[in-house]
Amino acid sequence: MVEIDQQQKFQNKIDAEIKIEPKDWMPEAYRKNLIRQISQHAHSEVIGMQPEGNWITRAPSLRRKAILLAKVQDEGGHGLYLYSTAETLGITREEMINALQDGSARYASIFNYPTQTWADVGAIGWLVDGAAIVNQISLQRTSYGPYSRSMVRICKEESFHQRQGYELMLTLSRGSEAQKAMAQDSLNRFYWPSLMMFGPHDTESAHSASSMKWKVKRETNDDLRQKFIDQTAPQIEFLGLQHPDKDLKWNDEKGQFDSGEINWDEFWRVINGDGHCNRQRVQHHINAHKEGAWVREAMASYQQKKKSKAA
Ligand code: BYC
Repeated sequence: MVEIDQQQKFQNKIDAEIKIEPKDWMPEAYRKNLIRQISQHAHSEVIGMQPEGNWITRAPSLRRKAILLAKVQDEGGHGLYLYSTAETLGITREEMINALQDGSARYASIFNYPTQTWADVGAIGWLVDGAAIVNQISLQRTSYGPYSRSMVRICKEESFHQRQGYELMLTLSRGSEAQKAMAQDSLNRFYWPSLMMFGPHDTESAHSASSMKWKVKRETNDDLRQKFIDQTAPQIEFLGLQHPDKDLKWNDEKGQFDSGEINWDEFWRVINGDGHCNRQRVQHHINAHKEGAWVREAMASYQQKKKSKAA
């Protein structure tokens, strides 16, 4: 009976748009769902440093290198805010890292695609950060206070990332024939995986019903994906590039684009560990984590020393 009362009070708060804070009562399923989503979001930010990091030493100018370095560092920072956010729900950093490394936690499928050319740095900034912003703007209104606040800061930085990516693509598409071809090839390879970032269709989405009820998610996977499709089509046109979706067509009645179908077999294969780079990405994380062990040990012993001095 007490539990039912608490459930009702909790839902009333959600319905009244009052944020849930770490020390508030919350249903166990809400807590677990948040830990799942936020920790996977954090892993995506950190694993997402690898594909672009691959190009830092090969950036074509000092300006491009400075921008790329700053962007990749920002992504690491986003991971840290998000790990801290998840920790407020009672999971440790170590548990989250173990789940990433043993494959029981996911991260965004897009980061299992390789970065083959310099144009991929532009396509990732423009499309991947662009898709992330569409999703994260909506998550600024999520019901869990710490997650909502971390999204506000992250969105500001993602917006710079998106612009630098589009500016890079614009430079290439206004350049030589070879540069334009490189931009087109990159768009062709990253467009569909970017649409997959929004997750399966609403009808196939295991978590959407409860996440929408609890206002963890404020818009559905398909609605957010549609926003991204609609905003990207004119951007592709402005670049003077060919749209990768040959079935894309403006629908006057709906006031939005109709589009071709995503390759869902590919989506499920990649999120279940069999994409081009899954093994490489996780192994790289394991190696970097091992190499950083001495830093964690030094920090832990410094904190221990501070504590015993204070006692
Ligand atoms: N990739 O029930 P559903 C960035 C999984 S990084 C992999 O709809 P949900 C950046 C899903 O986890 C920003 N897995 O799930 C960084 C679930 O499996 P589990 C990344 C996916 O959670 C560096 C199952 O499929 N953004 O910007 O309600 C450089 C069923 O799905 C994917 C975020 O993480 C996927 N694409 O909705 C550049 C946003 N899609 O957990 C840029 C935060 C689905 O039951 N996350 N799955 O094993 C979300 O908004 C939601 O978690 C999603 C999925 C919309 C992604």
